[in-house]
Amino acid sequence: MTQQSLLRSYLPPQVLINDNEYITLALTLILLTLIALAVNFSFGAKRNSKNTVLITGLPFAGKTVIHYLINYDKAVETVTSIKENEADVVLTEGKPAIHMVDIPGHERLRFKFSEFMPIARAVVFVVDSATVPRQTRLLAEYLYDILSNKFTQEERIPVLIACNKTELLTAFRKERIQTALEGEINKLRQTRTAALDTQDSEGNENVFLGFEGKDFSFQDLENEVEFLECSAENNNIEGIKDWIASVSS
Ligand SMILES: Nc1nc2c(ncn2[C@@H]2O[C@H](COP(=O)(O)OP(=O)(O)O)[C@@H](O)[C@H]2O)c(=O)[nH]1
Ligand SMILES: [Mg+2]
Repeated sequence: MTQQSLLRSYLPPQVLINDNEYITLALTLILLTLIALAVNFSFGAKRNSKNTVLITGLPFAGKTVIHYLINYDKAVETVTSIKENEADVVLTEGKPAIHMVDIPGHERLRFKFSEFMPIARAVVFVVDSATVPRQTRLLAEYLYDILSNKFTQEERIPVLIACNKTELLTAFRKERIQTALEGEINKLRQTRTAALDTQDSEGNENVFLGFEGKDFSFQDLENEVEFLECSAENNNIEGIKDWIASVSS
């Protein structure tokens, strides 16, 4: 059977088309198939490229120790990082590897997180639970940058706030940390949104987080923000691994 008669056999008998119309029809079908394949490919590629999880937070929070525990299952003596550490890890057998990036927390290098946001699947924000009262402002500022980032907003990138060093007697519970951060972000909102509709030097939009006329609450955000307690010192980071696995599947 020729291609022409094959195509005709699929058409209702009352549809009589001449050879020119047959060619147009065949070309249209081929074109539509190619478009469908291209669309599918580009969406698939985008989804697959989004396997990067960022570990962020202020210096000494425990980011690098957590990064090594997750990726190499061992504790390390860390030094203050000036470059990001990257590694691939399979958290669930049979699932694709997750690309983890430990971003340096130093103020001058912190902007680096935004370079990775276009490929970020999720963000882990590590907090030193013992020093929160002294660092609330700095924590809130960094967190504000992450939460108001264009990609966090548009793609609803989930954020885990990992309250680390919980084995210390001086550590604050995650509920206290959440309340402290919400209060500070509430204050920050006023100053940040004074420059609303403008962009900062890194091209991040200045957006208002939460609802106007209502105190800031993480619950009001469109992306998921979860708090969790952990202790890298005690190798108690299972919660972080589970969370990463759950948002990456
Ligand atoms: N007590 C305690 N110390 C920790 C814990 N996690 C990390 N540290 C220590 O905190 C310091 C900073 O850790 P590091 O991973 O380099 O922090 P980073 O600057 O955020 O990468 C190091 O001395 C770690 O040993 C923890 O759970 N408990
Ligand atoms: Mg580090």
